[in-house]
Amino acid sequence: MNTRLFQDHVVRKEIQLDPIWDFHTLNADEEKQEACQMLVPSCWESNPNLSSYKGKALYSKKITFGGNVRLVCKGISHTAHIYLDQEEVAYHYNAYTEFSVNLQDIPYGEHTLEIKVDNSFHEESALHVSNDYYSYGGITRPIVLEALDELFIKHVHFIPYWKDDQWHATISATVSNLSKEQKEGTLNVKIGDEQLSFVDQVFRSNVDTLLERDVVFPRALSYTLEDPKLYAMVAELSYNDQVIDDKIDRVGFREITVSGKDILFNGEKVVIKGVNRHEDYAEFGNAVPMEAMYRDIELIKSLGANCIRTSHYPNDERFLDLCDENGILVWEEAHARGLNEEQMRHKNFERQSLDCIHEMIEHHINHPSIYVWGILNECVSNTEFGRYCYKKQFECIKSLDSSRPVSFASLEGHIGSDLCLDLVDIVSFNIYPRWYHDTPVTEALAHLKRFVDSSDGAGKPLLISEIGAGAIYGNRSNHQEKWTEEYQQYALTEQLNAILSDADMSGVIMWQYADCRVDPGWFHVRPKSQNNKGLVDTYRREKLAYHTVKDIFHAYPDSF
Ligand code: ADA
Repeated sequence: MNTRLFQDHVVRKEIQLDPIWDFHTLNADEEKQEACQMLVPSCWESNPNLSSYKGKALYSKKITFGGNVRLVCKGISHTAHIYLDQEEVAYHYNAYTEFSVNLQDIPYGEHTLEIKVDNSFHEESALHVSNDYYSYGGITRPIVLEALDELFIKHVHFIPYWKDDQWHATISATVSNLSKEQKEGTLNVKIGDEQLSFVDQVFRSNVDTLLERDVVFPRALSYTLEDPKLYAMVAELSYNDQVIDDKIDRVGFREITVSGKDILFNGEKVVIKGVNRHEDYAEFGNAVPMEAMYRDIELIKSLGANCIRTSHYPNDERFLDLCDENGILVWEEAHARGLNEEQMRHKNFERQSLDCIHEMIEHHINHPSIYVWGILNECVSNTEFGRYCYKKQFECIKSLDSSRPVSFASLEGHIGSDLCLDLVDIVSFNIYPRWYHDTPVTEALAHLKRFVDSSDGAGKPLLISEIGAGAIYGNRSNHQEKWTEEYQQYALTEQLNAILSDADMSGVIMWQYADCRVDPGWFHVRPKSQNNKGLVDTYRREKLAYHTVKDIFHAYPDSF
């Protein structure tokens, strides 16, 4: 199964898993209910009988294999227990991050793989809570079973930087040794014309070995937004002069920095004209098929947008691959939306948040399109405890990748009281003038700037990470009434022009690209149980505002 838009292994072999699994919902005592079959990946809400099912379910499959294998799960929504022949071998929480489990010395023969999935808001769940988006259920992203040698490449991370008028990169590879003995091997990493070799390395038994070096790339071409040049990074691991494992990724040479109030891409000021996007598509839920992802990219490009914010969680890696190919900047966000202090004091909040950050960065660090790591959308950045959480999470990010700016989208209600603006490289606020209140947009911006200038965020780039207005597709009227397509058009015109014509602002990421399903708990503020602030509806039918935003985005330059 393709988990990327390119072949990521040639040497490492995959054990085919056909995509139809046996499926049962489970009752409160975890007894199997009626059987059916389920497509993987997909969310179970795509099945007409389960379109509102919240709870537990069991996926099972018989597979013939043996030896050492690695089960890679790109996303299970949202709590997973994995069993091999009835024995639990892994547990994972969070719908939006990848995890894997190594199964060692399995006798050759037929085995039963079972995955218990839960999408309920159970008491262990701190991040998946009733929210302004839907927590779907199921194996919603690709899943693969790989045959492994005892020595294998876990990761190869690539951080480019510009120094002395040429491109350099720090390359760090992690090699795992599953055997009971120490082994020696050689790792070669090839990018373009350059090859890096870690010859005759010692890999101790049952540990991960980190190999790291800086390399100069005198002939490398830059990755730019106009010409997003990607290079294959091919890592090969040899043992006894035989290549036994490989890992292929794609990288780009580019640097993102901030200087004063500007965001710089390869040293040039860039103005952000972006959209927020939920992974959600009518009938397919959060298991968005490739064709639909591709269409989203086409619609977003034609809008003239140069940025997507993955509100409010890490995205399917195939979507990030598409952004890399198209030179679309990505603000990738760890999972959390609108949590209050009590929710942030949940016993699992810290661990689940840090796990999410670790998994997001570990797997997505090489994507050249990612220009910001974001966290904790509209959580309590205005209390001492909230500040402790933000600080801890930013420290974690910086310890894993200090090459990208960090930010978080603060709440409009925290203008005047936010305590975390010293912790970010880019100050970002979500504001809703002309929607939740009727302040003229220039006044709302002036109010925001007065506060930021008097805070620890003074002198940093200032971004509007959300602004928008709701409209129900097809609801047209001659009156300027909320929920009509005409009102959305009117509000976005004032909102976007005010921001993009203001030299103090680094840009805007409008809310939102497409309508999305919300949790039933939100019915009283969300007609059709959807967040209707999309420029297109859940089927990607364009509202009037799609064309308005297109005209506005095309009228303002991307860079200076
Ligand atoms: C917030 C939040 C979004 C969405 C939006 C809205 O800013 O970050 O997830 O809920 O408001 O539509 O009100």
